[in-house]
Amino acid sequence: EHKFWATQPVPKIGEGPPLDDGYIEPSLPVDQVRQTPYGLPNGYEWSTLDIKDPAQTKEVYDLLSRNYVEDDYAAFRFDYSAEFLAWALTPPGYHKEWHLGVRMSSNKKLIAFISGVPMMLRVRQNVIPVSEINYLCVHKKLRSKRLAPVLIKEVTRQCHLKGIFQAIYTAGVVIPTPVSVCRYYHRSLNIPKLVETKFSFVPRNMTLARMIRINKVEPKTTLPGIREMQEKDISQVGDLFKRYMQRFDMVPIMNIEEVKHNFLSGSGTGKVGDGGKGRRSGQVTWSYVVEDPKTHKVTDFFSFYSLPSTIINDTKYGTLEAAYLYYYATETAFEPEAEISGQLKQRLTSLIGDALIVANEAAFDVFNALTLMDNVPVLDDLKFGVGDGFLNFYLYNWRTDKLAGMNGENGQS
Ligand code: YNC
Ligand code: MG
Repeated sequence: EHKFWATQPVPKIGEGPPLDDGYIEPSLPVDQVRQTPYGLPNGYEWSTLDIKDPAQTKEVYDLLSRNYVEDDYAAFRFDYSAEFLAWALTPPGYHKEWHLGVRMSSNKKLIAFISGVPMMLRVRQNVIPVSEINYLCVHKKLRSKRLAPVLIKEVTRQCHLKGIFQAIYTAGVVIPTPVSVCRYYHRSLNIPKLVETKFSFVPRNMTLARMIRINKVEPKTTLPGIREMQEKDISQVGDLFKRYMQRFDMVPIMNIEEVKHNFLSGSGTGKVGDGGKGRRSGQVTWSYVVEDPKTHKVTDFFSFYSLPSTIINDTKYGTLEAAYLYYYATETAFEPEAEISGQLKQRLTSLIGDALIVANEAAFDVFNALTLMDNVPVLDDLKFGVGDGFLNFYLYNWRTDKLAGMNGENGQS
């Protein structure tokens, strides 16, 4: 089993913890990297996608919206928007060669895709330049033909050609070998729709009316000084983010350009309302800061992103509007004793609680979070329910002992 993964520089399942952290295979000088693309079956050809061209991004969108990740019951399928893909695939320093497609030679139809974007990653004490691999997708009609290994090998070669020999990726499936596993949690916002679409069920001993009442969120945010993040906040947010992330064992290191890209560039165009209730058109991310009313210092921030799912067999609704918790940070973490006295948990509960209020105002149906960072202690208080999905985290060509994840210890981001 795992005919392909057995050939790759990843730990075997069940292998003991490594003695120390480091690569599995040494890096090669770029001139020793294989210079020719891997072979595809007859009738198919490689194609680099230019994500700055809306027509090509739309081709990726069309492929993914029909063929990307579904839940175990084929009831929901991720529906990443074209704006989301453009945001996710063009961070500072991105390489167009890492946006790799496969087309049918006859009609040039896009039938498979895989992508990488560059980032700096800290794993425990090591800071490594990696490629973050995502959006691996093969058209439903071409499954189980061993196309995925070819896509993975070719994107790996493209990374090697840029001098990158490590990667990070996540998947619902278990392959050799997760470095961490997290669980999805869900906070219901639009109960009638969630129940009607069978995303949620009314438990026994519960009525729909009572469920709606219990899950009601406040109409207005609670933290004094909370407002949308702006350009002028970038350096303070970057600094707070950097310090807060020191709590965890696997985190991205973001420079100022990356902070701007990740937290501001997805905030959409025009004014709130243009993209529907509480949203700008093309809005992908929501980022908020808390500015201390007295000192005008940014003391906290949070962000979340929009990732709808197609409701596969539903004619009435079509789409489930889901928000996903992204990064956050708070100065409270640096106050001595705050953690022990419970102040940190209290502050995070208010902060993420305000994120729920903003998401509800923007007409999201559900707010999702994973069991990572400091999430676990606040999820219960904020009425998140445990989901049935897991997300496995993987490192390519890097050995390190398992990271804490779903058990809620300080693990990774
Ligand atoms: C997966 N998700 O185990 P073995 S996540 C990695 N990630 O190999 P075939 C996967 N490997 O076990 P199919 C994988 N899913 O024999 C399957 N595999 O060693 C492995 N689904 O290939 C699998 N997107 O082509 C097996 O399978 C081999 O036709 C079988 O294609 C798979 O983006 C897939 O879930 C996933 O579109 C493309 O099912 C297809 O089934 C599909 O016969 C729906 O493949 C969408 C979906 C995956 C989302 C994601 C992260 C991908 C990470 C890839 C690994 C990156 C490594 C690092 C590279 C850079 C290195 C540097 C530097
Ligand atoms: Mg295949």
